[in-house]
Amino acid sequence: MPTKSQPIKKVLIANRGEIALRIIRTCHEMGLETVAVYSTADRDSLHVRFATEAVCIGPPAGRDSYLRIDRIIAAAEVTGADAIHPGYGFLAENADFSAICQDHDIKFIGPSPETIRLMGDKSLAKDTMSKAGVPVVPGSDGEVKNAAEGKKLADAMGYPVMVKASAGGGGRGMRVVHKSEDFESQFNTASNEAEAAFGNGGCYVEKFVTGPRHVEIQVLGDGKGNVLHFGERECSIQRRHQKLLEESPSPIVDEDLRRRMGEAAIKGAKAVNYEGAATVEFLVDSNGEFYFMEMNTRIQVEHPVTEEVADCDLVEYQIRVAMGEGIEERDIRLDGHAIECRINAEDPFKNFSPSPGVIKTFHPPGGHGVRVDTHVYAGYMIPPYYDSMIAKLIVRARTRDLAIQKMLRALDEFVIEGIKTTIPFHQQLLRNEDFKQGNFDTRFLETFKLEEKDNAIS
Ligand code: MV4
Repeated sequence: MPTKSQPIKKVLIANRGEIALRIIRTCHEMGLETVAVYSTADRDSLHVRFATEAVCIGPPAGRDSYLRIDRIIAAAEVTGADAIHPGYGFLAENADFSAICQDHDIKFIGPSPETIRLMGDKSLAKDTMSKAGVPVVPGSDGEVKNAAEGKKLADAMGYPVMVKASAGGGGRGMRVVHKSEDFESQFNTASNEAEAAFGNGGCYVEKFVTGPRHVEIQVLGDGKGNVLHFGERECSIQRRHQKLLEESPSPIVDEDLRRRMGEAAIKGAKAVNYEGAATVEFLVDSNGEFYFMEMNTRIQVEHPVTEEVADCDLVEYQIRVAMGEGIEERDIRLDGHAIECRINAEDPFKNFSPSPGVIKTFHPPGGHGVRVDTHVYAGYMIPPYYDSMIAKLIVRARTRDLAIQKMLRALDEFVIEGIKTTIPFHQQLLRNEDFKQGNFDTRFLETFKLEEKDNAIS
């Protein structure tokens, strides 16, 4: 029997910053009312100003406000919100939050608690994907019981190997082991750290892939067995597991690889009868082989590059499937090239150290094919409590070369005074010959040398 469709009239956004505003915009276009929640540090934020209603949920620290499930549920109940969009970060991948929303008859815009929990356990997620026929990195069959069992397997596989915490992810709780003698101590360190950080010391072992690219597939499921994919995003330009620039398509993905990765991602999402938007993260090795890494059960920071090449609104899709609307399986048409630069309040010349403070001048770029997703404005005070991203600059053009040119033009127009930003980093990156050739992997920024000048004019 088909599930009854659930009307949604008012959406509470359990988040802040640019993503809260991004979600509010789509809700209003769909004729839905919105409720913003905010900490006392975010009183003057645009998400508070632009939502239909706003509720203060506590003091600045995330754990006292944006992570307080009880206060967010109370805010939804007093305002009569019938759905909650979690954005990214904070409670977006918290299975208990999804379950508590359900218990209060509030639609969580995202997957079921069971799916969030399953994909949150990186070992179970890998196992689930492998059984569904998605390629995974060769390694242990699930978690290993102890260091001795792991070492036996690693010795048989050959080094280097990677020890990964089941509760880790996003680069947390992993260790490379180069030789047999180091295995036991590295395994124990990884396991102890995971026990302390997540209360779960379970670890699995796999072959280490040297110099991989990070390529991820955007998918959308309707929870009725239908799944679409929207092509890939190239996310190898990262520093300490923080992405700085993303693009779509990836310069190394051709039509054949895109079809195979897209089909694999769809198979994986169907195996868990996925509802909502998800990202299936793959490593691609130097031979063009791809392996499942993680499935992120949220809308991601970099979703706009997909929206630009697929000409769609992924947040609208999230809300539609949450309302019970089915999707028709089809090939999504992808066209042109999109790049996103993350503009952070950080000093790229001082090891990307945070640079909070008051924005004195703010002049965002414009023109054809230029999009700026931001919650800040001139006079805005960047609070020190949250992450340092203050804007996303997204451009779209017919080809990668033209997109790079357009991004350089847009970065040149972007004036932000009063704080340091990552703009000069992006200007130098986009002029780098290897970057321009598409010749880079996840190690690129380890050796990328920033020139000690503020504005490189080519
Ligand atoms: C790996 C790997 C090499 N071999 N697994 C880091 C984040 C998490 N999603 C997976 N990660 C990696 N897993 C094997 N078997 C290298 C990384 C990795 C990485 C992956 C994607 C983007 C940036 C990265 C930086 C360092 C290591």
